[in-house]
Amino acid sequence: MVAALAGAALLPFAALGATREFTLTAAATAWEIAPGQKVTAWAYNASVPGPELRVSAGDTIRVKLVNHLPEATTIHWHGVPVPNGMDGVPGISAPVVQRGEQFTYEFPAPEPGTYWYHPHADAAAQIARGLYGLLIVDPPSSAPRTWDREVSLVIGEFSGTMGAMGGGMGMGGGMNPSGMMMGTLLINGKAGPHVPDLRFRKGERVLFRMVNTGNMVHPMHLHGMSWTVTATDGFAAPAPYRKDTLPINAGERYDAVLDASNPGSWMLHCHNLQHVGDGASGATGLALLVVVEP
Ligand SMILES: [Cu+2]
Repeated sequence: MVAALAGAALLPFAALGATREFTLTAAATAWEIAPGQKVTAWAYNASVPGPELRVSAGDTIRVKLVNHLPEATTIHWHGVPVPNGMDGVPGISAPVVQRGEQFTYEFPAPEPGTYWYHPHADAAAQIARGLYGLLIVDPPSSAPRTWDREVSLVIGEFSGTMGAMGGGMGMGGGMNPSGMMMGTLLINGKAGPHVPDLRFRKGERVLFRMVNTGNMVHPMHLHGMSWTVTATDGFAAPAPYRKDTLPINAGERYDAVLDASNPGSWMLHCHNLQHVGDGASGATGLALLVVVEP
């Protein structure tokens, strides 16, 4: 007992925390990407993105995956140094989870930071249908914090079928008839201009956690202000650096702090402008508004 405690004292994040249990049920679901526009997504717990799994340094993470999809799936813990058998790659590191079956993943929380999870079975199609979510590891409560609040922006390149509601936007905002295959770009599961505004008060410092679950690069550009990048792929930046255009590659993630210093309504959008329409009703695609109240 004494020896165990002495060992633990040398390892600040070693298994001192709780076991945090989650259940992720993967299933087809009707998902509203814009008002009145439903698609048939594949989702964890009927949500695109799936639930944000939040744990603390030192916790053990235990996640039960229940597969109600029409095909086999797995979960891969992107960026997490899991034991090999928990890595979710069918035929290489983990069993595939057949339709109707379940599997429990268990691994220690990695270093504090932003991670994400997604299938590694039929991955391109399953992720594009909506199977992805964030895993966030908080630092110990004693660690200093340089921000007041947090927002998460999860970029998705949706590809699937229209739901029974019919009517939907293509990649450039065009309409597709019901039942047709369609693709559109999503932020937090919504297509612009239906991504909710981000509203901050002047002087707030806001940590953005940005993740690109798709296959393209999305150079996310903020008008009127800039971010200070503090981490990429969960690793602290050697020195924080300023950016107003942050190219987020496939699978990448960034932690970047915004000093909400400039009052007004500002666009935050992908600067591959083919990913942003410019219709009469405002920008579509990968775009949203950042509103700083004076
Ligand atoms: Cu883009």
